[in-house]
Amino acid sequence: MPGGSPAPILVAFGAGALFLGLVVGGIGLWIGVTLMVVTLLVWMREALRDYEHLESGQRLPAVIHEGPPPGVHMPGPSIRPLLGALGTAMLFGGLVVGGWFLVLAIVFLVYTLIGWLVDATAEYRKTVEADRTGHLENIPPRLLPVRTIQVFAVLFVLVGLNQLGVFPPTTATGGGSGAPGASAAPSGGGIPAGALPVVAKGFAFDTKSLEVAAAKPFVIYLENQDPPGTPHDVEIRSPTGSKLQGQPPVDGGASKAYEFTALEAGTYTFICSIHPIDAMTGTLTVK
Ligand SMILES: [Cu+2]
Repeated sequence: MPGGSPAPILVAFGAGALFLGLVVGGIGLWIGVTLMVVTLLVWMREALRDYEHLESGQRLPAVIHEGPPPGVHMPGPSIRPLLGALGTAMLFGGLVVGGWFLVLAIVFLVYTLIGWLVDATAEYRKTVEADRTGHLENIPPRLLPVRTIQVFAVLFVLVGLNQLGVFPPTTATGGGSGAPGASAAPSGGGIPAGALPVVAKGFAFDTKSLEVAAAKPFVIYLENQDPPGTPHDVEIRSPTGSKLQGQPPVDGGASKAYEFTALEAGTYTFICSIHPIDAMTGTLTVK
């Protein structure tokens, strides 16, 4: 048994800081990442010290049993826990990027969990059987689902690249998406006269403050430069944070003119209601 170590607790704090940073964004994210890395390094240093200690110590003669000792039952090896961990990681990634990547991650995780459940059920039956026979047998070894893993790996890469906007390469003629006309170029002559341009990119607005005249309707033209599957919107909120005006979001790669009705003079907030983070929040001054 290894000695006591504070490293796992430190790493738990590091992971907590990382998640908090993901929520807060901006500099908070970097602080979280730094804490996570530092705590992991602390753990690694300790693990290395343990390892060297083991190496230098006097070695006991190894006792090798043929299989587990009598009375001890070992279940067969299983790929399911590894796939479960992979699927969970993909799910978290999918929650960040959204779109089809999220759908694919959920399908992969469900596939893994169902397979795991099937195995667990079969093992349970063997246990019940052992009550009669007095001898617990393993379920037949499962073949590694190599083909399925390969298919999922290719799909994840393709969908990921697609959502990054890398694949398929965009051609000058456009189209190809099967939605002619609807996929008009986001930039260009689409901005209505007098509209306030706002660009959303990388889960951030390109401006932190806007100014409009009081008692006059106004238009905010939102250009969403994030990949398709990452919608954003513009919502106007009162100083107390309650929603005043809002419209449906615009998907990544598209633009939309958000027409708002007249506001009284004062200071308001414009915010993406889907990602109400600091980077997607700004001040709307009406005077
Ligand atoms: Cu957003």
